[in-house]
Amino acid sequence: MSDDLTTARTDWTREEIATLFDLPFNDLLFEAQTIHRAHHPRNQVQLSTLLSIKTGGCVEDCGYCNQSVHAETGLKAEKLMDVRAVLQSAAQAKDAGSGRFCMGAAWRSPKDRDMPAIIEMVKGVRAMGLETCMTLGMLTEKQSQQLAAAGLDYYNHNIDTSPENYANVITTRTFADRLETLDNVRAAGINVCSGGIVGMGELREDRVGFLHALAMMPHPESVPINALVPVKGTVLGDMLADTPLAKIDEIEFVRTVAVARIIMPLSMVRLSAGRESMSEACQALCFMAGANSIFTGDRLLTTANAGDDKDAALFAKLGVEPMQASTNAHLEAAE
Ligand code: SAM
Ligand code: DTB
Ligand code: SF4
Repeated sequence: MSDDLTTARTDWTREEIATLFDLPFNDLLFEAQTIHRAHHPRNQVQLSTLLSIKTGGCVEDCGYCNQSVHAETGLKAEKLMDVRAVLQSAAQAKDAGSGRFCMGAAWRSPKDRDMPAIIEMVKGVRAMGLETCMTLGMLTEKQSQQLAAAGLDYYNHNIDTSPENYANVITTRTFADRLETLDNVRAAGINVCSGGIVGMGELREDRVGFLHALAMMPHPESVPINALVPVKGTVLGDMLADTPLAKIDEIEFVRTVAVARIIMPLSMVRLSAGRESMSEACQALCFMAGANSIFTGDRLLTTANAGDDKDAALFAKLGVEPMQASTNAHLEAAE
């Protein structure tokens, strides 16, 4: 397996991926860390900060999400934030050492009337010297091109789970809809950020199918692996509260990160939502398994995140340092 260090294969089979998942844990970790070191600066983790620029009231029915109108979480729906307030928040993220600012909207897709404000946000954040990322739901070709022209660096659009499991989680759109937006974003020349959620009660084979779907496309520059943040009032949050055994096992979570690293060697693998309730030891194993990006700050979009103080303490314990934007191996390889 480690013969293939220099190429990013897009022909992985599900059987090969399942075999990786089955490896003895230490063999899997060793393989993942070896591949990691061949392609990425060791002991460096990229920092991104999230801001919810439009919270709640989303018409989609994603079973994990507290921003859906179908969830009964009491979250108040808000309007799109002012550009000025977004830029203030970006300036704070920059001061706190973040290299990328990710703006998220609880939309099925942006309306054309929203685009001028969105474009101002991209331009303004970029002018501060931060990398920009947006996640706004499904995009048309034209919207993707408008965002590219504004200088958007990354677009986040998760496939979330395996194609087979998709309809168990979301019924208001299809897996194919997701792929179409990813194609539009890629064709417009924007870097792709796409990953998903584990711990939704899915099977190991769904985790295999999920990573396989990502590895079959031109590999996303960023692959966020989220552990479900269970929120009361969402379908999946309530399911987990009733069946605690469905909660993802930490070792299985680390295995998922390691397999992502091995099959998408050049991508940044982001240890995303769920760190707040994860032990330091589990996070350390994720870094060992090749995760090299996190969300910083005490908030994700609407739920709690680990927080800068805790992260600084963990980085100090582990001898990990924040990565500078220019050391993203995938982008260098693509140049
Ligand atoms: N509405 C847009 C969309 O769905 O693409 C953008 C925002 S949406 C909140 C971004 C991603 O956050 C989702 O695709 C999902 O992977 C992740 N997410 C949402 N709620 C989550 C939760 N409770 N736990 C873990 N990840 C979550
Ligand atoms: C991603 O994969 N995870 C982030 C980001 N992309 C937009 C969002 C996590 C959201 C967790 C639930 C919340 O805070 O609302
Ligand atoms: Fe809407 Fe995105 Fe939440 Fe789904 S994940 S309900 S699309 S905000």
